[in-house]
Amino acid sequence: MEVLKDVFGELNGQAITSYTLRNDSGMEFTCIDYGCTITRIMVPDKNGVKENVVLGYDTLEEYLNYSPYFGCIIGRISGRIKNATFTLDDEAFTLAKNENENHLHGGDNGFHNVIWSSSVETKADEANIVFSYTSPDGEEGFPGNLKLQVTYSLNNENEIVISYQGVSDQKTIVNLTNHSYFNLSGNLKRTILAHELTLKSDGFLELDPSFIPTGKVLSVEDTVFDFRKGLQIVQGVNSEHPQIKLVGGGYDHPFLLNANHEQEITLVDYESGRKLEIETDEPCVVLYTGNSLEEGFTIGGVPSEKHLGLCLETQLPPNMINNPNFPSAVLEANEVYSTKTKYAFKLI
Ligand code: FUC
Repeated sequence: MEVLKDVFGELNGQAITSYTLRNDSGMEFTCIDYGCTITRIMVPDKNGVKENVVLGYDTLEEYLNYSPYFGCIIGRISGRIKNATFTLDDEAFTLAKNENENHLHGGDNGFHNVIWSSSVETKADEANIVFSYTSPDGEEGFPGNLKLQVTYSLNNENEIVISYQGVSDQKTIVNLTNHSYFNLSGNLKRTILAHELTLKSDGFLELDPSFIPTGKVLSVEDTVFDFRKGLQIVQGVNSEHPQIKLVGGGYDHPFLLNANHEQEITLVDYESGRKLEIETDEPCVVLYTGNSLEEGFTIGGVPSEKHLGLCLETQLPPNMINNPNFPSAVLEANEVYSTKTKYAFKLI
């Protein structure tokens, strides 16, 4: 197990550090302290060829110039909050409005856009990068000083574990995720349209025209949202389902998971032979198929295009602070927020 530390760039006079974890079989995981951003994951295909399976840039300038949340940690709240407002104990809070009238992904200065403190831990068969950040009371409108720790861990089984921990000194809301865009073809050789996704999920959340859950759970039965036996992304993307058309030809939907830590999310690219299994504590995963990865920029030298990557954002259902029928993102003062998601890279 090896950890390499490097300078990735400089932001406001502060050095941005990159860490590369390399396990005994040569799998590599690279992240930076700006936004806890995962910039590269190198895993073997069926012929043993190691290639990058996430969308990321080679320079800090590119992240600062334009990044649709590539690889970063999202918070305090993932997804959208309608009208950028919510109420806690009869007190109304107004959040940053960074998508029309709504709040998205923690605001423009959310956790993706701050520099985290970092430290390295190396054990015999595991290496960890521990990132810390204290989000001050009132940041982007959220109450409470929230002390956070996000740990990225790589082991010798080609597994990455992301652990999230937080404590606030006041009642607040928290719903963190990682926003990596996966593409198992390797080095972005193909779009994700031929990827096959399997999800243990009987229901997904209907979206309104602003992509905010209406509160209605729709059954996946007999729809292109039924991933229970595996479905190629292309089949959904090309369908006439009104929810697919609403979000611009693709998926951008929260799925309610039937199971946890039971191989509930599996993504396969048959051509490369790569498989990703995701297991989580979270009750929901948002599937976003890169519908807005419009042309006009390059990612590691590859021209961007729609559906070049897909996100599997494990989290609590979005906007549920405004909908009491779903698991709540409320964190009491001094209560510990703690959740984990594991990404296991395998071959089919
Ligand atoms: C996802 C989506 C959004 C947005 C963003 C880049 O999480 O839910 O629609 O486009 O990422």
